[in-house]
Amino acid sequence: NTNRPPIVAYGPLYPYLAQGLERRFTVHTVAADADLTALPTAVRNARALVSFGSVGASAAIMDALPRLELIALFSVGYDQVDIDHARQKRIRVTNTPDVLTDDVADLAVGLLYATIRNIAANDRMVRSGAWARGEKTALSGRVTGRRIGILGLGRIGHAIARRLEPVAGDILYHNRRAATDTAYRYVADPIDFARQSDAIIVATSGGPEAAKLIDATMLDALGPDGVIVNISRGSVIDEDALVVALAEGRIAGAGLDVFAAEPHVPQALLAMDQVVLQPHQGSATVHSRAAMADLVLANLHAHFAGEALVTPVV
Ligand code: 8YV
Repeated sequence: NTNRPPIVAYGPLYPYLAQGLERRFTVHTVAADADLTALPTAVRNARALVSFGSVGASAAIMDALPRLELIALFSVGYDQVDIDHARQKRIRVTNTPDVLTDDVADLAVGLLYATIRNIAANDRMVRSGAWARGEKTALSGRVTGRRIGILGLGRIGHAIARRLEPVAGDILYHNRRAATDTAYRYVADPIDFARQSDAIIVATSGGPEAAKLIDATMLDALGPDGVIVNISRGSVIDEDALVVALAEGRIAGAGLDVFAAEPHVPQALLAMDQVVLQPHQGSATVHSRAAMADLVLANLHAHFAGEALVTPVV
């Protein structure tokens, strides 16, 4: 049916998005771990694929869907999409930038405060009855006046910097190249950048260029009073090195919304009070998730109407 083009929903999708897709398309749901060599013909005829951050789209799924024209992502990050392969096959790719920026930036700032001020550990202390029994709270570090290093000053990095400007002692950033659209202080060398930061907030896009950018050397440059916050991708930090640095007190703490192999979280982190752990919820507000879904639908609509894509990556 040409009025309801066949599409694939890859993995379970956010319900509001799934409903929006059902209204306009013939939706075939394919599990993220499905055997791609055995897809039924109806599925193989799909003209669009809707996927999200942690699943993305491999070369294999693109090859398994010979009529694929568009990959519409329910995420700003496209590190799990084989972009070169999509380009070669002339498959367009869209993502959901901007609409989630404020909520992800808010979570980054929340994690910074929670980590430095021991909010999660103190919450556990109150709940356990320790406070009522007269136990004293350990004194924490402070946020005000600290030097905030943004690793990856893009849209989300900027939003974080703007939020922290009233309280930070300094705001610096590291990108591969200096940004042209900002007055924030650029530090070209990553080790210098870490040395000059009291807190590093990771806001870079993931992917191979950024893989394990934060390694043991960077963590030691950040130092024993330093904290790290990550709302981007777990792959940007060498997670084993992070666990060791935290365990040995070579950095002070970490606030993590993302991990190398989600939903797996390294066992050692679960027992550390200097670590605040979140289940990759940066964009998970009612507001952002609805706006992301609407943007996925708008990109699909534009594609099938022969109009310019709203937020193209490829
Ligand atoms: C997730 C994200 O993709 O936008 C991104 O890049 O990481 C998140 O928004 C979202 O949880 C959907 O899976």
